[in-house]
Amino acid sequence: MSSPTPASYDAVIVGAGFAGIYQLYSLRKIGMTARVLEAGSGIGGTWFWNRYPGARCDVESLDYSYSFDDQLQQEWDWSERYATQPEILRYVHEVARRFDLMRDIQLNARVTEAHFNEGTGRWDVATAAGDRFTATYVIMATGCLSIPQAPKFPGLESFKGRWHHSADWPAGGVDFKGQKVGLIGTGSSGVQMAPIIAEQADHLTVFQRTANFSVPAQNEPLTPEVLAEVKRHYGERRKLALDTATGHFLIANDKSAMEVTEEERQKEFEFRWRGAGGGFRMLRAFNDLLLNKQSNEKAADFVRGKIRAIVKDPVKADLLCPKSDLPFGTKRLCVDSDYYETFNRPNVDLVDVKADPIIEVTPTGLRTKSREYQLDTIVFATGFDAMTGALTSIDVRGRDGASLRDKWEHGPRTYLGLAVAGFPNMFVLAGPGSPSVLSNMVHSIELHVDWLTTCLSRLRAEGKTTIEASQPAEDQWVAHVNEIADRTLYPTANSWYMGANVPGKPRVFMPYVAGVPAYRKIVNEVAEKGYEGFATA
Ligand code: N01
Repeated sequence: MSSPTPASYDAVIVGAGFAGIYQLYSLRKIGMTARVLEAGSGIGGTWFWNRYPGARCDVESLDYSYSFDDQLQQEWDWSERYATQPEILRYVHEVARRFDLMRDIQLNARVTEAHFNEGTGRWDVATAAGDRFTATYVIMATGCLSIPQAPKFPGLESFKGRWHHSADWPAGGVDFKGQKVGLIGTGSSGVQMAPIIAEQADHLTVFQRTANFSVPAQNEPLTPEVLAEVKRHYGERRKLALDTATGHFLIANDKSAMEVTEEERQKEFEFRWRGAGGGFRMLRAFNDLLLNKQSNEKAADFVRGKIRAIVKDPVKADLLCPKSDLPFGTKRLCVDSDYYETFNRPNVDLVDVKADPIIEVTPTGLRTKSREYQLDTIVFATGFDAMTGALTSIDVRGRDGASLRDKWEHGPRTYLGLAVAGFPNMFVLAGPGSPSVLSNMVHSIELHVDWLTTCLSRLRAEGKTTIEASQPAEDQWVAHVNEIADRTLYPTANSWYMGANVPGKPRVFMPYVAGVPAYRKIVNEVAEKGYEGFATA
């Protein structure tokens, strides 16, 4: 139903994922009114939509959780080292219940427009349903992986079976029993799904375009003893996490991979693969894996060796080994449970669609250049228009009606990853230009929300209502983000970090790679200097 007059708030928050929820909680604490507008029919953001089989977080549950309320972290018990999607969603619901947040969250409210009104100095926000809002501040908590890449294969409409995208999965699940299933995409989503689908389906064909590196999660239940021990020292664990580059509790080795003997190197990699808990720990095995090509190649060789040892069919193993043009970890590392082992099953095939590209979907399956595959269900795990997609899909207009889409035509431009020159009182949480997806998102969200809440509170105390990033400050920040990224191996990969997975998207490294402590120091100094680089009024 359309509201005749726009509802008025101090802030409109777009998105009810981890960021939007904590922002709402924080604004309430300082006595501001806020409305959260959420496109989905439930809260949880990425954890609401990505409910494909096997979906779980690749950051450990004890770290991928809010730290702002000690009672919450003491009372919530995670059941596994890496939480599943349903468990994370239960947690988000518990947070909303505990802090009575739902009354300020509007579901099924997809924001289509956010326009800065020069006359009123406020933001006018509209949803697809025609509801209108006005607010002093608009806070984009829109997430980095919220716009799925729609499958664009000719003939899809003719397909007589079922098809699903990993990020828009049917709420009731999908039964693969007795089915011939085709899975397109071998990023984190595909890698998590393949083992589960293979167990259920008659047959699974994995269509792989680029082999990526995957490391074992070494997932396991969290025992009451482990939970009690962590909870006894939770504050310390959080503090330690704050001081790591990625904002989560990973033991980092401060040696170069090239300064140790071959034996020590293998021992360290082996420890990370198996003993130390698996997952992203592998990226911290040495301090230069993402800086030095030689060091990186050592890690890449180690993982390729593991793939060859696990996968019995040498042709499949060879195909699954990432090639030398993809440095280890420069595309997001996949964290799996039995991914490579899945290819030893007699009901699983692997097709190289780089060598034999997919031409079309047919009524009964899928045709590559050389042959046809009969399929009952096609699963697209083809990824997202990451980091910028959610923002550019909204008609955002700042001063003089300037559009954010136009401004970001050649890549995202922000000051500190938080604000955009020409778009006063608009903020972006944990998006491009900040550590974001290279860090524990929940930690980076808390950092941004706390910074922003303090900022808005201070402005109000000074009787001010406007804050806007200056153009020179934004230009300097964009140059700095690029300069730091160029010191690493990241920009060499065709990753979604670079926008390279979306045809026509500008090739720009989007997150800020210097690490969470360096970033936190910068944003805190900016605040201490009276919001240097911003104009306030
Ligand atoms: O998406 P992706 P994702 N024909 O972009 C392939 C987070 N996440 O949903 O590499 C054939 O990584 C594409 O091939 P290529 C995490 O940050 C986290 O898997 O472009 N193939 C690639 O293999 C992750 O990085 C978790 O050549 C096509 C795949 O599809 C991010 O989300 C779990 C194709 C896309 O991989 C995105 O992961 C899940 C085409 N036309 C996701 N188009 C955890 O926390 C694309 N591909 C564990």
